[in-house]
Amino acid sequence: MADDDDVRRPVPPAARRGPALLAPLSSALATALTSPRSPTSPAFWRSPLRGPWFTSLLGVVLLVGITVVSVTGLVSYAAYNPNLTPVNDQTPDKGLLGFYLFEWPTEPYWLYRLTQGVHVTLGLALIPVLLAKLWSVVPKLFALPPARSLGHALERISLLLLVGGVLFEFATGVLNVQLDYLFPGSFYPLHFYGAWVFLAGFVVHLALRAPMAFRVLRSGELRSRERELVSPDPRPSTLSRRGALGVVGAGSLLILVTSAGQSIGGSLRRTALLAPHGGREPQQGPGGNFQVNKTAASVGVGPDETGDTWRLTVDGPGGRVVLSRADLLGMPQHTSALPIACVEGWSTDDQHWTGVRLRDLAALVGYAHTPAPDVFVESIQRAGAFRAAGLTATQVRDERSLLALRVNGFDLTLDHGYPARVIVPAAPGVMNTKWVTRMRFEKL
Ligand SMILES: Nc1nc2c(c(=O)[nH]1)N[C@H]1C(S)=C(S)[C@@H](COP(=O)(O)O)O[C@H]1N2
Ligand SMILES: [Mo]
Repeated sequence: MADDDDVRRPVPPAARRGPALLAPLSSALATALTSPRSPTSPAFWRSPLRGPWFTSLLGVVLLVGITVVSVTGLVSYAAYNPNLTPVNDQTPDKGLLGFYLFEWPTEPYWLYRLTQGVHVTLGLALIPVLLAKLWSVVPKLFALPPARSLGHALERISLLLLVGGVLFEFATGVLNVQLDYLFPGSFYPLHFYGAWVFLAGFVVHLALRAPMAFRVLRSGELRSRERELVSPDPRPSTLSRRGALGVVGAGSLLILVTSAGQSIGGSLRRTALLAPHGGREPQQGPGGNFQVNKTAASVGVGPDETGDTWRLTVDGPGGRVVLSRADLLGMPQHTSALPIACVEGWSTDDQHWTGVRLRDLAALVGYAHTPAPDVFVESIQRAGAFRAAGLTATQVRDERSLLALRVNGFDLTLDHGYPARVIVPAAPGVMNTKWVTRMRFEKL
């Protein structure tokens, strides 16, 4: 291995620069901190795998991977129509952090299925790489003195944001994906603010470290400070650095193939063993054999409110219209092939939804001759996080956006939103309100 010459240095680096800081401390404490039994001593860390090459390679993989996860994540936030405050997003003062928000398009119709599939699947697959990277630099966490200079102190503070931020984002992301909204409602602001804390640390870290990482990978050349990751007293190696990278890569690959199927769909869906909504499609009979997010029973929606007495109330500047399901079926019916793509990363293949265009409903309440505005959609559901959602005018005006009554040629099942549910192209699943009871067309 290229570092072999370096690792036989007799004097641990901390011992060399220790006295400046340790002088005022009692000599007993000084001895304790530099003893090889203390993690503050470089000699405590004995894995022969640690070194700048190993760390740099993992770092470059994360540079590319986390950049993609971050961009798709910020885009995912924009997809929630957060500018329709406070309907969709109660995040107070997104202010400056919302600088990049844009109106989410309805084209291509699989847009959110792609961006969120990449965000979740790649995020999960990077976990082994992230853990290996953190493991590779853990001796630095304990290194003394805590700050060698002002610059070094600032770098360590940025690492706090970076490491704290990345652990927080991965933890909240995984909990949300695996446990079905552990933080109902509050997940969005937590994950969003956490992302910006992390990104601040990420940018500083890249500015300080990326040039070195690329140099180490290109030429293997090390400057003195970069040797601090190399153990001064390594144990005999049982696994080469390449072998260790292979283990990390195999872990990532395993996560990838056991989760990607939940968003790629088709016959790959059965390989999504890791995904809670992945492999098993509910078999609800005709029209209902695709993923359900929340069942009707789980949110307290029953046959009483969804039976013959159900009515849809539509409000707009032209007045109020109240419609039964038969009235809606009497209006012009249209069919759109659209998927449901959930924030959790799973998505369905295209389903064939049939119902009334949202813009035709707007026309009933004052928008027959002027273009439709935004709409506020409310569900029968009283409990849980998703009782209402705001859609933008762009979404309302798209001819594929429906208040669906049927799917794949059959009446909606109760779990998929019977008597009527919204379906909009390219939007996150949560915009597709089920068991709709009221729609208000107005500028939100
Ligand atoms: N009323 C209501 N509508 C809802 C939800 C809900 O919990 N309640 N879940 C939303 C979410 S998060 C998704 S992903 C889709 C899932 O639709 P499906 O259960 O028909 O697959 O419905 C959306 N509409
Ligand atoms: Mo969802």
